[in-house]
Amino acid sequence: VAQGPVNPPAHTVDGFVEAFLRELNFGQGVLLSRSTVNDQYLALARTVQQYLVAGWLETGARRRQGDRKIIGYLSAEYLLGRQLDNALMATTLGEIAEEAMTQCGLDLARLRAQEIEPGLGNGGLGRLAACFVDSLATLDVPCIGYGIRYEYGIFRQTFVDDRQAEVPDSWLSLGSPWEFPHPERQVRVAFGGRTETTTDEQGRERTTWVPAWDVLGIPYHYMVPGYRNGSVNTLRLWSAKATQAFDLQIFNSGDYAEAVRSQTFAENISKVLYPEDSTPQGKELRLQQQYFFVACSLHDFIENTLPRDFDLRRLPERIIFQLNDTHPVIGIPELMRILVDLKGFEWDEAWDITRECFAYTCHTLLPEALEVWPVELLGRLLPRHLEIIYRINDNFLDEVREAYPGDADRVSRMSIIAEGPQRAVRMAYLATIGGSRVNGVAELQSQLLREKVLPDFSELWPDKFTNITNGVTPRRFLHQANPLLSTLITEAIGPSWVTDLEQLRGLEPYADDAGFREQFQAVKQANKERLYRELRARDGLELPRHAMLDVMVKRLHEYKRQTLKLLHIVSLYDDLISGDVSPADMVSRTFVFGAKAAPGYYMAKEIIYLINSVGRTINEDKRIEGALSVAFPANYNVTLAEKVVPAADLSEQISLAGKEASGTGNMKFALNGALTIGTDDGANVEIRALVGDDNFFLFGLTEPEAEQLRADGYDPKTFYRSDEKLRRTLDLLGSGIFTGGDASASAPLVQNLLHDDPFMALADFRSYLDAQTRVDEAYRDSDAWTRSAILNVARTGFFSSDRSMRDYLDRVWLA
Ligand code: DL6
Repeated sequence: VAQGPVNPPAHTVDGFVEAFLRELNFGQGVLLSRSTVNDQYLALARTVQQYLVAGWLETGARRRQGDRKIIGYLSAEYLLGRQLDNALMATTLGEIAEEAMTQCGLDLARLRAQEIEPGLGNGGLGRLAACFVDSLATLDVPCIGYGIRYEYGIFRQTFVDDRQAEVPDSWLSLGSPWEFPHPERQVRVAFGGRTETTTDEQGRERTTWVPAWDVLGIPYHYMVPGYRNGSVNTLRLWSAKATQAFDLQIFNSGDYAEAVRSQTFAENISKVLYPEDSTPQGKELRLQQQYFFVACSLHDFIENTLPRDFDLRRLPERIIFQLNDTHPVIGIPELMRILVDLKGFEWDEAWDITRECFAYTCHTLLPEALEVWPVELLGRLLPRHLEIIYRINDNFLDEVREAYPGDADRVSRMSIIAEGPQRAVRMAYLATIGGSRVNGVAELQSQLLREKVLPDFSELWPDKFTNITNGVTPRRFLHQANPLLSTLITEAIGPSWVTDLEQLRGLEPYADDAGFREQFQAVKQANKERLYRELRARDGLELPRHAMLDVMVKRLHEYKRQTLKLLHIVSLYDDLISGDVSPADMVSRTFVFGAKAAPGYYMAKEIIYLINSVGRTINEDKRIEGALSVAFPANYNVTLAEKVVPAADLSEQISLAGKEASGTGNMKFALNGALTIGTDDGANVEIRALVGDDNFFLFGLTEPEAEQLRADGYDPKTFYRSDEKLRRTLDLLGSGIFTGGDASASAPLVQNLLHDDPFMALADFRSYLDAQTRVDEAYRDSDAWTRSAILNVARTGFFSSDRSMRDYLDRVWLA
């Protein structure tokens, strides 16, 4: 019998129908006539998978035979989005599947809607990881994505009395057809206990870790198809399972809860994604999660992926583990432990190998988002790793002393161990010391990372630092999400832009073509109507057909300044109800928000409450004749993003300069022909440079200006007092008219803005309002607006994640 993969079903409607019915009968055990929508969706997913599997098996075999370096992408989050559409696109099966379902009397769109997206990430960082693995498969670069198979992903957001409420996201509840569990490849992961040091026959000290408890990691494999190139990489997510299901003796004695206590404890490790975006909570479980998936992944690579007799001195030739932020940094001492304690390497040789095997990406500029782990906790959970970290630190500080004799301040500044307020391990420092490269995710952030976050390290090792600007996959976020624009582009410049996004440059001349502009406008209008249909069905929202669609979708965080957007809306409402502007004279706008707040983030939740309250009041006010409307659909996710992004006219990227590391929503909107109103922050800076000042609405303080203002003693009240419009706006927001007459309900936010305003919304208010006035003027000239929108599309091909991946290959992985 041939050993290669069996052929997939025929690439025809008949072949598809037959495979589908087989899946339905043999996989689901039902007849078509008796099947539920869920049966049909599961069978459809499994059918599409059949077409991908041969490529997956072939890619795996090819990778095993070759000796190319593999990218081990270590990420605690993957915000994948729905899989079915992506798989249909990668296999060119869309039309065949549509026709096949019609022949079966089914509606493909209905089956698509059945899929619950795996929300295994919080926001930008997790979505970036999903874009990166897509691009690596499309570029046919060997990559294994490693992460955690959370049983519950990011919470499902609902609104109760305008306030956020969180519901668990049980994405696995109706079956998960995209995964392949491999319990036989389980990995044992240890925790706790103590270490023992003995001297061997050659007189060398050897340390062994005697753990107190352990847990099993079960790998689940997911296919990551490249775009129509037959290459399919693997995403390997780990699920925690107890080493012992329950204690039979205790069970027999009738104490059922106690009998399963240790099972529950162990399996909690992969139970739920931490709903935090940028401020890690000092949670023991989170450190357990981090070590759990990293230990499983390193073990999997060394013991199961490399050839059996592989010489580990050559490890850096075969693997580079990319650390997606600090979450997987515990991998550095783990690899040292494997090499020194388990494989018998001398420390120095192990260290040389380890440093070549890791590289670190930093995704933040917020000091509170740089993870630190209390020494007490790390030592209790991972005693051997703490010893290894101490030794790495001792050796490193000797290096610092040698490079800067007599500079004791610098030594304590650069120590991996922070001495106060409690002794703690600075994971970003460990990553910088233990990795071969450190990169930021946009030019400005990379510069600030070098100058402000890790200045001593960039002085010591200037060549270690680099920038790689983020990108997004053009497959999901343009080709798949915006089929009408995709077709229009392909008609104009041919189809190869899908894998070579810089080709969008070829659209520039079309910006001056009146016929093309008309078609472009028609596409935008159709995308708006598609969104409105979706919001009507999903959220019961009724939105006007013709209004500027002004969109702010991203996690709710004070630094992102949803508050500034809210102040703008209130100021326009004030213009209308005070009679300063008549509804007919105002450029009609529909504001769309999408934002989840971390459940424990009080101020973020207050902001959500006020957006909903303001929105409700405005939507119900007949006096303003629909000039303004506000939509805040709950539970913004990748699936909704695919409808929102193509419809937007205006993209709000209004963080305080120096706070947003990059942003990737900003890229998706520009690529889909929205104009940006934004500050000089994150990747906005690069977007503006590419699209040109005429096609971008810039406002606000620059990063140095904001820093200066803070240094001078920022007092938001001075702005409140000196700007009448700001005063009226804030007074209106605090008056109670939006909160059923209860002024105290808006007080937490209003008082915070007046007395603290940590992200300087009041300082930027005037400049923001002026920029919005420029937006209105520009929007009135719809031809000129469309020209700018086309130029945005044409000039933002740089933001493909394919380009980001090439940059990582050049500057980090193969450098
Ligand atoms: O790099 C992806 C994404 C950036 O686009 C955002 O600007 C940034 O806020 C986000 N960072 C995080 C950091 N979380 N932690 N730790 O989510 O990364």
